[in-house]
Amino acid sequence: MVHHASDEAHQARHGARLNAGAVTAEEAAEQAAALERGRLLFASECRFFFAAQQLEGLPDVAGPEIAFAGRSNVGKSSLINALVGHKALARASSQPGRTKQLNFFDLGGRLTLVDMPGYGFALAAKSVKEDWQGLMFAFLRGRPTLRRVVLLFDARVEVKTNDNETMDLLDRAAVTYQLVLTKADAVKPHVLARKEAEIAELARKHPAAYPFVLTTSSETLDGIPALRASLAELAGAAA
Ligand SMILES: Nc1nc2c(ncn2[C@@H]2O[C@H](COP(=O)(O)OP(=O)(O)O)[C@@H](O)[C@H]2O)c(=O)[nH]1
Ligand SMILES: [Mg+2]
Repeated sequence: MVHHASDEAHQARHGARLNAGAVTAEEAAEQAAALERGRLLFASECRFFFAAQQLEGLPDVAGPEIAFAGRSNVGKSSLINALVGHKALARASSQPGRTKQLNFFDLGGRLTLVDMPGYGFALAAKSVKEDWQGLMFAFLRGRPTLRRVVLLFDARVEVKTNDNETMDLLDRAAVTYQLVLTKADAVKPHVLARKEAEIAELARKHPAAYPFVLTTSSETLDGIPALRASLAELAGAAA
């Protein structure tokens, strides 16, 4: 099978298959290989190397970057920890709104993971809120090495206006993004199925969004190998 690494449509189909299960033996083999590439990448050393509080203070652009975005408390830090297999690399917090900076993690020298400040935290002072939301949007719009945004949705929470605003911004900036459902373990199967359908419909409506949705749990690790495989397609070559 010809592998078009740069072909987004191919990646989308590929991702959909990772989620939906293989059809042919050839696809099963390709799927297993993709999962293995993801496993290997995320088994490499991951280290925090930079925190930015303002746009002037970003690290120099280098290799490919993936940003994790979404509302406060949606599970961004927990998802990064689950992906890299650390319990506490990215600081997960039960106090929403604590991460008001961009945190950069280097994964094996091949991929940079960026933990974004959450949006939609009503209790932050308005000026503080505008500061870091401004930083977040400026980063999403203007970072040349940003290859993909993973936009998270909590399976237990309604889609809100600021989720739609973020998707509109990413569409306008033509930043490709992937919708990921978090906390699959926290809802009943019929609620999860309804939520998956709702988020898949959102993905179809937004031109810069991949037309498939990955469902994950940082508790049970459901969906984590598939997300690793999907992100590994963007990583640089092994040193
Ligand atoms: N049940 C369940 N809880 C989760 C999951 N992921 C995160 N949480 C909880 O949700 C809260 C917010 O998570 P955190 O990663 O700090 O969210 P962030 O603000 O987006 O970085 C914490 O109390 C986590 O323990 C998950 O997959 N399942
Ligand atoms: Mg966080």
